[in-house]
Amino acid sequence: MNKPQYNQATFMLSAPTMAELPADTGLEVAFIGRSNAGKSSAMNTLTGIKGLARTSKTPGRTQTMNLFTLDAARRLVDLPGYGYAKVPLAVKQRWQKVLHDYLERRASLAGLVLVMDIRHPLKETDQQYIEWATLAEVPVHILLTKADKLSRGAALSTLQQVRSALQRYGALVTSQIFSSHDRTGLEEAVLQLDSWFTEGPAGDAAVGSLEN
Ligand SMILES: Nc1nc2c(ncn2[C@@H]2O[C@H](COP(=O)(O)OP(=O)(O)O)[C@@H](O)[C@H]2O)c(=O)[nH]1
Ligand SMILES: [Mg+2]
Repeated sequence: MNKPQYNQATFMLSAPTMAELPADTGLEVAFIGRSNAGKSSAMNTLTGIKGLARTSKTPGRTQTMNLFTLDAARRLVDLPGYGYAKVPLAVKQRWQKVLHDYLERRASLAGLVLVMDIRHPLKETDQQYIEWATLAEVPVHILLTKADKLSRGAALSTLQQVRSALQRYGALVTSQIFSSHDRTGLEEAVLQLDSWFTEGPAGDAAVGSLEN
């Protein structure tokens, strides 16, 4: 199957619940991360579309799953950010449940990009989502973003620490340094998305139909 054109991404819909997601066919790659980690910026950098996922100075505002189509069968999904103190507990708990269900049940989910600020990696909730994704056999690729805030040496040292902390997951969890500001790691991240979007979940019937 051909590689997707990320610069063709267009907003499709916002889904506040699983029931409002589009049909579970084709392939999706979803982005998750703590509020303010740099998730929207990373999606904008990867697509080359400046205002795609609105980068916000007001953390915790995105409380829907936002879907973007790349082509007829492939989508990017911006999941709501977590960890923002001012969000009411009931809202946080509802989202945890929705995201858990999404990771566990979404058949078209080919991979999860977990965005973490390289200065604050692997918080408890980040680890929770890694656990849930891998239990559902969804591969996770970590972007340690804002790498421009650290020296190259410090960034690579954090990468090594993150990798050794996640060693038990084997090849299901990969990680890299990234920066939306200076585009460090952009090529590596695109290669990972290309691989998920062209290989997809093993045995996914929808992938075969794309090859015609
Ligand atoms: N220095 C630096 N700042 C970044 C980077 N990515 C995002 N930011 C800043 O971090 C803040 C939060 O970014 P945003 O993408 O809205 O985070 P989100 O809440 O995870 O979607 C904004 O002020 C961005 O300009 C990066 O790679 N480097
Ligand atoms: Mg955002």
